[in-house]
Amino acid sequence: TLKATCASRAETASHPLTSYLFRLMELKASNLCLSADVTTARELLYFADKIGPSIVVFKTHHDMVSGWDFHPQTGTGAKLASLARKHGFLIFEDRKFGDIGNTVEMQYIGGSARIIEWAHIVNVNMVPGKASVASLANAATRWFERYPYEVRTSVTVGTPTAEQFEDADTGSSQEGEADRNEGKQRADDGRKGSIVSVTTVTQQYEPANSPRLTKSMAGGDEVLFAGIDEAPMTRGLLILAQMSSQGNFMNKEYTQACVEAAREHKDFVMGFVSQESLNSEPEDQFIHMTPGCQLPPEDEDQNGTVQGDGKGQQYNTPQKIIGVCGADIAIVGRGILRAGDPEEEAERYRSAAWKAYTERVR
Ligand code: UP6
Repeated sequence: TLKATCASRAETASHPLTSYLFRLMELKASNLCLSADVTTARELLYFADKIGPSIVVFKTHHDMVSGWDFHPQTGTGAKLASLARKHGFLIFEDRKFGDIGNTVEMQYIGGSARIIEWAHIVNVNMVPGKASVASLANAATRWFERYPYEVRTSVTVGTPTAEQFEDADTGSSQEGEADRNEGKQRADDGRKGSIVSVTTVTQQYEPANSPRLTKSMAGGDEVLFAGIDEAPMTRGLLILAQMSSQGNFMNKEYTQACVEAAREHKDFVMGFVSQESLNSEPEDQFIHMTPGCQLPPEDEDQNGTVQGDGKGQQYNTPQKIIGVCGADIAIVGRGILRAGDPEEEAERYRSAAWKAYTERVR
């Protein structure tokens, strides 16, 4: 697939978001992802708006950002989703889920961040095993089936009386039923701290990046990126198959297991975060995003090497990552964010990475 163009990859991709992404790449002449590693929500939104025109993927680490507003429709996730529609990019939360299936599911759809609502793409560190991939896939499917949401808003804990069980309004959800049973069991056992009442309310709202949510947070008409329809309303996963950091423990056996898991879940797995292309069979149509990317300073040899960051990070040039290793998208953080003029620097990276791609497919 190294010689295949974005246009043809858009046709053959097995995941609708991957297809969409290849179309975006072709349209914007960009295979650049900004790793927006900033510490405040204000900076995050600032860079999404400023660098948006140069990129096709905006990568976040929501848990390093202070002041993140968790409101599902007017919060930081929703504002990012709005900027994604304005500039035409996908949001990738680099959460690197890495736990048992049940836990990653809960972390994906729940908590305050509710990542699934605003991030088109997430990734998983598959060290705990393939089950984490299956669980995230299931979670996404169930999440889409669950509208309108049933949100459990109030749980009262105490030592319930028998009457309180009869009174408890647990709604119709299975969770409420389970809680009630658990509470009853605890009461029967004479234990304290049981759930007295659970109130389930049905809250109807669109996820932050639903195409149907077309009004901006300010209430006016939203500015939409022209030239391509909005991103398909679905979710995708990247498997962290290889890392850029020095001495990492992701060996060949692990990487191969990641490829197998991807093949087993083609409808959910878009591809990999890796250091090279892992497509080896004709039917492998996965996308590859590669971090650990920097250009030498402008006044130095552009084919030279770039020093690491002294904290284990190792860097390769876009030419090496895209041109030689066959990745599709270069992920750049500090190379752009720490520049005097990040907007201009993003363009320098975009054109270097795109040039490496056009020369590769020529
Ligand atoms: N990242 C890596 N290497 C990996 C996987 N992910 O660097 O193997 C992520 C980091 C960071 C970004 O968590 O967000 O990519 C790289 O940032 P940088 O360009 O500033 O080094």
